[in-house]
Amino acid sequence: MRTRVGIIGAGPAGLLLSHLLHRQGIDTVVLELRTREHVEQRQRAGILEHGTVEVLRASGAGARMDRQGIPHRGVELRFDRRSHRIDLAAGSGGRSVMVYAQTEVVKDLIALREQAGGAVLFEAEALSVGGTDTTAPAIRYRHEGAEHTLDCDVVVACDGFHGVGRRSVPEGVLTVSERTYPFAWLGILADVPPSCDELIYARHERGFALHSMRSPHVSRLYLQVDPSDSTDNWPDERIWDELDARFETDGDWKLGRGPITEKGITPMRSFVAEPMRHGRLFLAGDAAHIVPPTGAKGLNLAVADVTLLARALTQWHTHQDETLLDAYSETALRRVWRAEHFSYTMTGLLHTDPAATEFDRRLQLSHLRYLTSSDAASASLAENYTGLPVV
Ligand code: RFL
Ligand code: PHB
Repeated sequence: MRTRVGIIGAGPAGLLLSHLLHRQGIDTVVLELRTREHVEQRQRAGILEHGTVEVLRASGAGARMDRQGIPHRGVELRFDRRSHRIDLAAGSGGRSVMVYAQTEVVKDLIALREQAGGAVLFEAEALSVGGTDTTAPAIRYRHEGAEHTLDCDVVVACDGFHGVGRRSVPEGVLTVSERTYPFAWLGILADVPPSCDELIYARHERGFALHSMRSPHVSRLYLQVDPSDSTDNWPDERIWDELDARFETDGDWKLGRGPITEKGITPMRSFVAEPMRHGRLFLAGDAAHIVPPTGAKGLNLAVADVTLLARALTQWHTHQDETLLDAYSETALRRVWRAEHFSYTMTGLLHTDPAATEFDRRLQLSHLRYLTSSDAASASLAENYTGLPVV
């Protein structure tokens, strides 16, 4: 098989890239390890930045998002048993975010690719990428029990943190910067209307908690837990009691309970591999970088990467001009590092570190009070949370 752009991974990065290139008349093949059902049901992100919303809309992938997504113009920071609203719109020149689940973005993109007759092969495992420093790179993959080769002009690895793309880059080419955290998130989905209109990020001595949502009927909630913890230790009753304790306020706010339909624990990590290119192999999304989820940036970075890449590949395809392709890694990494810093800061601001001293704790509270009492500080949070312009 042969295509212009071989894409590994049908997460948001791979699917959106395939869709954007199709709109420019550029042929792609997407290889995806898992089944379509798995990719469409996997619970992940929920917050789309202003720029992500605009990219999806402009590419014709935003119709259902505009009907079913919930725009949010503020978030709440809760600490010291009190609520503090950050006005996202006021602090960012009118920008807002959209609550619209990654599962739905992925379903919309797969449907669009399907309608256009695009090649998305599910249960096709990329095994390796060869010839990356030639003009004829190729992906070796396994599909329906047999091994095949996909010959390409360019390969884009959108295959997430554990994918094969980054591992196909020769030793010594990539510089990796990384940090792990002594926390993980226990996430649940529950069939209960959200107990808030806007997201609540709560800092509590017992640990961080987050109240998010998926729809007017479904809540998404997270608890900071130890990375070695297991969902077996968290029967439903214990989860709700712990959420109650961490969200407690002096007011009369109450968390509604309902049947929990899904539970999972996610470790937290910061990771950047650079440059995001080796010859004719490009890295995009989680394949190149990971952020802890506290800043809600992972999906948005993936969208920004492939938006840049689609533009650069289009310029190359139509004008044989490689300027934007050559600039891709550096341009993308500027935004990546801003998001790394923001996500790291939000994580440190809100979590309870078992090794923290009283001094650390007092700094954390002082930072929270500053963010919620200074217009300049809350505008900075709003600017980062709603996101920088994509291109
Ligand atoms: P993905 O979504 O991981 O997709 C990679 C795809 O590649 C496939 N694959 C392979 N295919 C073929 N051959 C191989 N050898 C392959 N190896 C892997 C995989 O099956 C998969 O389908 O990466 P992509 O597209 O870069 O997208 C990144 C986002 O998924 C990720 O950054 C976000 O989900 C992170 N994230 C959040 N991001 C936000 O912007 N806002 C949020 O609110 C937010 N919340 C979250 C999150 C991630 C979470 N978890 C579970 C990690 C909350 C959580 C709990
Ligand atoms: C989510 O809704 O899953 C979500 C929201 C905000 C975050 C992380 C995850 O910071």
